[in-house]
Amino acid sequence: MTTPSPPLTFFTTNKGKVAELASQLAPFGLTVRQDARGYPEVQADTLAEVAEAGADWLLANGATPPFLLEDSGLFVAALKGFPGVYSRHTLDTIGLPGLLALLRDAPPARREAWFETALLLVEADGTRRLFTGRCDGRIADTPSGTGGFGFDPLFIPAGATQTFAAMPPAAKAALSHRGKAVAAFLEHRKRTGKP
Ligand code: ITT
Repeated sequence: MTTPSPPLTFFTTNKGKVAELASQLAPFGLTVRQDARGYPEVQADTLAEVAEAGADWLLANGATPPFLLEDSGLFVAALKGFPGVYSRHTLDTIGLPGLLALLRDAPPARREAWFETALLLVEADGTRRLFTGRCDGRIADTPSGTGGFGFDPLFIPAGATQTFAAMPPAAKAALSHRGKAVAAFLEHRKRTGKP
């Protein structure tokens, strides 16, 4: 009989992220324990830098590895990549209506957008591994769907006709930035002999 793996600690304040990670890891016998204490999101140019700085802060403030954390963002072509690393602040301030208003005059071809995730694993010995994922798509004219979280009611992945929020969770995971980053994490575990 194999010993079950201990739960993976995931530092995030976002329950939607936890649900997605947990359902993608469950088929591999892995469980997730959310630690919602939060960490400062530094102002940086890339999601990876935000995640790295978050790990530095957590380690300096008593977090015990191994643990995971991630930074994600929505990048809109017509807005030169905004909100990107400012996604959380944008959602908390102008929200979905504000983002749509910024795109009011953008022609359909300029509604292209993409999500990115930088998922950082700090291993028990302190080694860091970064797993990334990207999902291309476009911004819908109006929000739709009740699933997912954050910008999901506005994002239609390439090749789909529905927003992430209108899809079942497994369909989002099969296409999403986070789904790809988590798949790379699972691949790493397999390569390094972890069950
Ligand atoms: P953390 O505690 O993990 O940092 P957060 O909600 O601040 O949680 P991020 O900074 O990584 O997470 O995310 C920036 C924003 O983008 C935030 O408002 C999220 O709700 C949103 N977001 C992240 N992933 C998303 C996804 O898969 N679909 C839609 N919105 C997403």
